[in-house]
Amino acid sequence: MTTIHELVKRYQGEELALPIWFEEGVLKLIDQTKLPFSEDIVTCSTVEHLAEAVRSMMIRGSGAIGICGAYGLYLAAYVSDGDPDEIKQAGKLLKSTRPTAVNLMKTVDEMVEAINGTGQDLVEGMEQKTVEILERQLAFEYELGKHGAALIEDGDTIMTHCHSGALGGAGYGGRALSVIRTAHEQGKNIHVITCETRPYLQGARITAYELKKFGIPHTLITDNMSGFCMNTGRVDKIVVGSDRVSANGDLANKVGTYMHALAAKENGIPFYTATSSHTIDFDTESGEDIEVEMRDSSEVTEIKGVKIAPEGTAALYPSFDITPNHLISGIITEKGVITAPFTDNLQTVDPKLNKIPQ
Ligand code: RUB
Repeated sequence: MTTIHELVKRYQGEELALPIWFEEGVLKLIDQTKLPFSEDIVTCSTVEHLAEAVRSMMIRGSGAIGICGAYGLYLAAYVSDGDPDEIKQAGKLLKSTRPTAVNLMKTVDEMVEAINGTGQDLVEGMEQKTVEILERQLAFEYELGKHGAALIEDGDTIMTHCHSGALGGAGYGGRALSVIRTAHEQGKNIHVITCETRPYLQGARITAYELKKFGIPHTLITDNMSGFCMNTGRVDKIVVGSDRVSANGDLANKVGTYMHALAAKENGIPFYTATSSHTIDFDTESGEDIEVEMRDSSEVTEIKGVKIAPEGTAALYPSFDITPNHLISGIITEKGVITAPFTDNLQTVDPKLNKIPQ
């Protein structure tokens, strides 16, 4: 049996960018709101601290907040000396932080289902489940990276949006950047266009930071330049992550994704989402049923506390948008690349079925 301590030590010795880890009774995470200018480490000694870190985007990205679901419930078990009610309560609190990313809901549910007994036995049970989830999520990244990299050709320029990378995932490359990192490690000569991603600037701050760290050539654009780049032949493929894929293949991802997908269709550019089978939500029929998180309007009217609009200006911030399945060329998962018809073919990646469509 691998302990969390052993797992974290092993991961820290590998070429990973860990978003969060357990150390000496507390959770430590990289404050992603401070990147790229400082790599501050925040300590969470309670689930309430962790929930606040998720809500305030110190840790973000659907893979990473999924991992928070596992780590958070382990922390609750550890702090409460194995009190099942405290663990369930922690699950409810974490689920309430960000509604769109289904991975968070699924890891919390998986941890809650694993509750067995009380006291030290329960703490150990929660530890084992957390180790299992962490190892699985990292394995997904290597696998989906290989499947996605097979779609990338030498010389390709790949556009991505927001940050779907290591710090938004389990540490290798998250989803979209696992595809890109694998293609780069295979020796393919690729270039990445990263969209800055207003208003939180995940693309400018975090994707550019990781691409630099991994030595992958890249160019930053503002979101409204993507159409220009596409119809002037500067983009070969688009790969983005996903916070939730509904049963029919509609995709919820960072707001702006839909407009890139529309322009990609118009320009005949393949548009992929990279994800794991756990982000496919078979309980959600279509994109219309996905709850889109609405964030505070001040996140649009201010940048880092500096006002950029007249006092009192109304602003809207839907954190995600829905890209309908007909705009998607393929859904890259750890089990293979799924293409249309998505309603049928997605069924074949149900984690319980473990099959790759032909
Ligand atoms: C992050 C975001 C990312 C997705 C998908 O949103 O929309 O593109 O999480 O990436 P936020 P991945 O910054 O609001 O959490 O599938 O790698 O998680």
